[in-house]
Amino acid sequence: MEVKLVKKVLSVNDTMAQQNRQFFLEKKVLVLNMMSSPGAGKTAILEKTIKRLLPEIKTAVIVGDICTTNDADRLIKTGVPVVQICTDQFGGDCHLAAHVVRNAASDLNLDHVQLLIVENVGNLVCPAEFDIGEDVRIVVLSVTEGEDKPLKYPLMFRVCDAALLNKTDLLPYLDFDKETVLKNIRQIHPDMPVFELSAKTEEGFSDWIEWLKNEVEKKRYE
Ligand SMILES: Nc1nc2c(ncn2[C@@H]2O[C@H](COP(=O)(O)OP(=O)(O)O)[C@@H](O)[C@H]2O)c(=O)[nH]1
Ligand SMILES: [Mg+2]
Repeated sequence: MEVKLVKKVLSVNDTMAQQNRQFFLEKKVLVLNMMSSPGAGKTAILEKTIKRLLPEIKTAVIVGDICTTNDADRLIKTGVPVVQICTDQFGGDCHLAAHVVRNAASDLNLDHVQLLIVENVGNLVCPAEFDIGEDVRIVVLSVTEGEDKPLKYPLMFRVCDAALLNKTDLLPYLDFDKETVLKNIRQIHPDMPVFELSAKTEEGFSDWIEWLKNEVEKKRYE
């Protein structure tokens, strides 16, 4: 009974996600869904990423959390439009569902926006299961989380198009084995690009920004 219900919820979400995808295609906006465990550095990466994309790539952000507007308060300082979703208003969902993203997107004027970034609720499980109509999925894993996380949360690493290995500035102080985590990611998703970077020092950002700009460019001619 419970399994059936979950399947039904997912299929309703999938239908809504397809409608979102059509809407975003008409707007010619690339939608990026950024996911990670809490504290991996999504907001910090976005602060630095948006700064590097502007003014060339017009960007807007939807940010999801269970509570607080802390991330929106940080991201609004970049100068781009930001809509915060707090899921505690409708049951404290641990992910963003497609209809929730659509409602938030209708609060933004997307006519001149080329990139819509969705910072999902911090969690390596549920967000991987809910299509929101995005074009690109990114998983952020920080070096303080342990090398085994791709193996423990394989769906997240399987559904994503690229991984960001964040907080590399901390590597000298940790026992974290970078080669092991890269091997674990490859085991789950062999061809996935992995960008090693630090949102603190901005080391490694050039390759990530180049990749992202290329994705935005591809969408423009879709
Ligand atoms: N040393 C270091 N700290 C970072 C880095 N990126 C994020 N942090 C810190 O990690 C914490 C969580 O970052 P935040 O962006 O809020 O993560 P989020 O929950 O995934 O959005 C904050 O204290 C950040 O300052 C990094 O590259 N290096
Ligand atoms: Mg955040």
